[in-house]
Amino acid sequence: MDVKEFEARQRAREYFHSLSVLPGAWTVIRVDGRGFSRLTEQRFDKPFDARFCDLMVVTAQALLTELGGRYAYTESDEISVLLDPASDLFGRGVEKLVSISAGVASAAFTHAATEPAHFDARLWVGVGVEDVADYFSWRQSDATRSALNGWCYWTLRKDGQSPRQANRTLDGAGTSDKNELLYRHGINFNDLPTWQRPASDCGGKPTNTRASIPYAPPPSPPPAAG
Ligand SMILES: Nc1nc2c(ncn2[C@@H]2O[C@H](COP(=O)(O)OP(=O)(O)OP(=O)(O)O)[C@@H](O)[C@H]2O)c(=O)[nH]1
Ligand SMILES: [Mg+2]
Repeated sequence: MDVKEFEARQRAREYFHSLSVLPGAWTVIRVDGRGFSRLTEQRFDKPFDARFCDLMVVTAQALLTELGGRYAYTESDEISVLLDPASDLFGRGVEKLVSISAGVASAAFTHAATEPAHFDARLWVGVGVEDVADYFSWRQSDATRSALNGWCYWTLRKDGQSPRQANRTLDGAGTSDKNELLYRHGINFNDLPTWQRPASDCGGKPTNTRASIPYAPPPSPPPAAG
């Protein structure tokens, strides 16, 4: 058997290894805790826990440093790290970017929490700063939506409702219904600390809340081609 030919055939089967992010694209790597509903169930305050938030911030800082990112944003069990369009990290290889990011996040969180935790990772790509602003605005809206829902769910649970009852109560409820529900329980959502209700009125720009970690100046347009 020709050893070189055999080697080439095996390498060719690593189909996805040649996938890479287009040069000049803005890239966000988002990691998300695997099975964190279970992990957070017993050990952390609901719906939000300051120690859990600190663990996520430590993990985000580790990712930002390892990836040489420009900015990181964390909410719930996810972290987004923005890479510069000029970044050539791992030759922009998709497999390396996602696997190493997931590895760094898992190691950093595990080390800080002193218990094993895993993260998955995915890539987002955009062509300009407007796309980047849209991305972070999207994640922030998602954070606000799930924060409001989380507050309602755990308020109902603490009020004696079962998981099924709480879910049924919230099924189909709109934003104002949820705000009213909290209000009836003595909670004004807008008065909660910002790290427990990520702001959504920031004009599409990431805000500097406890969960946001600016690392470099806000994104500026990449240099014109040519
Ligand atoms: N108790 C507590 N739970 C939190 C906190 N922040 C996030 N979580 C929980 O983390 C979970 C994150 O949601 P998901 O990522 O959709 O759920 P998951 O179980 O991690 O599922 P996969 O990501 O699909 O593996 C939710 O159940 C949140 O309630 C916190 O500060 N305290
Ligand atoms: Mg998760």
